[in-house]
Amino acid sequence: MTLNCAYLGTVLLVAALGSTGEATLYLDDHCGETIRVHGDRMYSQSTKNYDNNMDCLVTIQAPYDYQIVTIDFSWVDLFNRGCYDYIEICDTNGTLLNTICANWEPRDIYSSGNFIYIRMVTDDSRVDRGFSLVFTAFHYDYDLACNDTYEFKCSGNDRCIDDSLVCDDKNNCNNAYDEDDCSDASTLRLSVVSFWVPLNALEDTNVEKANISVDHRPLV
Ligand SMILES: *[C@@H]1O[C@H](CO)[C@@H](O)[C@H](O)[C@H]1NC(C)=O
Ligand SMILES: *[C@@H]1O[C@H](CO)[C@@H](O)[C@H](O)[C@H]1NC(C)=O
Ligand SMILES: *[C@@H]1O[C@H](CO)[C@@H](O)[C@H](O)[C@H]1NC(C)=O
Ligand SMILES: [Ca+2]
Ligand SMILES: [Ca+2]
Repeated sequence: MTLNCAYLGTVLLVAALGSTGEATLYLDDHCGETIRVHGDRMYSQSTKNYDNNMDCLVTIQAPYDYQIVTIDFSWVDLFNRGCYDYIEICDTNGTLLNTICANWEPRDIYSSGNFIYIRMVTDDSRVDRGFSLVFTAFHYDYDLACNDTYEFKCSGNDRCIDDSLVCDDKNNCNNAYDEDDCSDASTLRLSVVSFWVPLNALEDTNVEKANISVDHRPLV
C-alpha cells in the first residue's frame, strides 16, 4: 500500500468550516475538505456502516496559534480481511503516521505541524461501523504561554486548548482535566471502556478486529 496523503494534499480544495462547527461531524461529508476548528468528535459516517469504494481524505487544521493537532480514536471497527479497508493518518508534511486496520491498538496520534490528514479507504465489499475519534488543536504552555482570556491550561501536561473545549464532554487534555470539574449538573461525563473482541469464533480464523471501545454516556 503506497502512502499518498501528501500527493492528495496538493489537490485538496480548501473549504474551511466555520469555527462554530456543526452538531456532529462525519468524515464522509467532508471528503477533500479542510476542517479548521479547535476540536470535535468525528465519526466516519452518519449511517450505521461506512460505504464500499471510499477514498476520502480530510485535512484537520489547527486555528490561530495552535501548533499541534492530536487525534484520539475512541473506537475503530473496520472489516479487516487483509486490511482492504483502512485508515491512514498523515503528518503535516505528508509522512505516514499510522495505518489503522487489523491489530491496531488505539493510541493518541500527534502532528508535528499545524495540520493532520485523515484518509479512509475501503474496497468493494464488506463494511463495518468505521470509527469515532476526538481531535484537538493545542500548543504547549512552555512554547507559547496559555492566554487565559481565551485558553484553558491542562494540568499535568502543559497543554493550552481553547476555552470552548472545556466541559464539552470530549477529552481534549488527554488526561480529561478539561472535563474534570464540570459542576454544571447538565454536563455529560464521558467514560471510555475498552474491550477486546476476538473474532476467531467466526468463520475466518485470519480475521481479527481492532480493539473496540464504547462510549458510555449517562443519560441526562
Ligand atoms: C516530516 O516531519 C517529520 C517530523 O518532523 C520528520 O521526522 C520527517 O523527516 C519529515 N518528512 C519529510 C519527508 O520531510
Ligand atoms: C486491547 O486493549 C486492552 C485495554 O486497553 C489492552 O490491554 C490489550 O492489550 C489490547 N489488545 C490488543 C490486541 O490490541
Ligand atoms: C491574550 O489575548 C487577548 C485577546 O486576544 C489579547 O488582547 C492579549 O494581548 C493576550 N495576552 C497575551 C499575554 O498575549
Ligand atoms: Ca471492505
Ligand atoms: Ca473537552
